[in-house]
Amino acid sequence: MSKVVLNVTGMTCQGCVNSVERLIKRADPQAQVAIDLKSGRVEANTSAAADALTKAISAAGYEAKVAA
Ligand SMILES: [Cu+2]
Repeated sequence: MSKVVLNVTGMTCQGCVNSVERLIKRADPQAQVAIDLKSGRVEANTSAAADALTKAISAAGYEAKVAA
């Protein structure tokens, strides 16, 4: 497990937050996910690769980047 921090734009409500969390858990069912809707900051403790997560989230219509 390692910590992955992403900046996700396009989340506008709790439903979006739930969707993004689901996408991460689809990539890694063991992931622990914390999402701040206002800032778009997504923190995950996961064994999934960061770029696999950004791809999955982007494919769902959000814009995801690994936080610098
Ligand atoms: Cu929404």
